[in-house]
Amino acid sequence: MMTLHFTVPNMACSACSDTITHAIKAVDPSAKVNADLKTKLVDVETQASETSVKQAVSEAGYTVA
Ligand SMILES: [Cu+2]
Repeated sequence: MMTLHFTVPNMACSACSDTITHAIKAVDPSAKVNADLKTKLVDVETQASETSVKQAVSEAGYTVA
């Protein structure tokens, strides 16, 4: 289990954070996702690889910074 931290600059509202959360949970159903709309920071506690989590977010249409 590791915690990833990254920024999603185009995460604008709760629909965005829901989409991002679902995309990550499709990769790892046991992932814990915390997305902060104000700071655009996303924290993910997961067993999945950083690459696969970031890829899921970008495939959902979001920028991973
Ligand atoms: Cu949105």
